[in-house]
Amino acid sequence: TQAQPTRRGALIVVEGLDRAGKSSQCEKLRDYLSQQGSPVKYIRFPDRTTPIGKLIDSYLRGSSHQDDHSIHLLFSANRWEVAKSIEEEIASGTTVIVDRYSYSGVVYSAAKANPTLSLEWAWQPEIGLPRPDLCLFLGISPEEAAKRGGFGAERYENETMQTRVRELFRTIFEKQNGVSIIDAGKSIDEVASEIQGAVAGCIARMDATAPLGKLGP
Ligand code: ADP
Ligand code: FDM
Ligand code: MG
Repeated sequence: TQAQPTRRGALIVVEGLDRAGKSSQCEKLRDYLSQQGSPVKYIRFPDRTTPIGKLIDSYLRGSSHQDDHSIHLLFSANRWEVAKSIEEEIASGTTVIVDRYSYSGVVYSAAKANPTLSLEWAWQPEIGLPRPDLCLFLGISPEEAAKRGGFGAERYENETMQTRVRELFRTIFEKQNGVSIIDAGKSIDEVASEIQGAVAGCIARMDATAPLGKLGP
């Protein structure tokens, strides 16, 4: 008899505006899945710990300047540098939860309204990266977000950027299938249980023979 192939893990992306609760919910989801005995890993982008991540961190904190296109490609490179390890984790049966991904990548860059940096231009370097099995978009109104405290001091934490980012998230997620829109204005526990429901459905559909996909054009 042949050994059963390992059921692969799922790639789950959590997206949304600043203060929508992404990081809080990623942690809750990681704890929930691991309590259930599911192998799980939580990663975030940008990953500020790598050499490329350190350049990004310095740019976001306003300590250095970068051309809009150049910083965009560094954010993308910061995903490519771990793409292989994500694929390996998934293949070995670990579910990977990702806090921001290519969608933040294109939306924040295009929100700068640089005439040669369209959404379409911005998407190109993302093509071929691991494709999420589930993308959760945490939607929050400007009023609800404002209640969660003021902006931090980072580069994109201002009203003009946030308004454009909100619009562009709407634009890209309108035509994307496989995105679950979650009302992130509810309590932390209510949002968590909605997410758990969507994730349970996704994991139940995973089977070892359907490989992880790649982002297309
Ligand atoms: P993000 O990672 O999307 O920027 P965080 O998870 O860091 O958001 O949350 C931002 C702030 O809002 C934190 O102070 C967090 O405790 C709080 N918060 C997160 N989710 C909720 C919620 N559902 N209701 C009220 N406050 C929340
Ligand atoms: N961001 C994040 C980008 O501009 N491009 C990207 O590819 C990614 C992943 O970086 F303003 C922006 C979004 C946000 C900042 O903030 C990172 P957090 O608080 O570390 O998520
Ligand atoms: Mg966060």
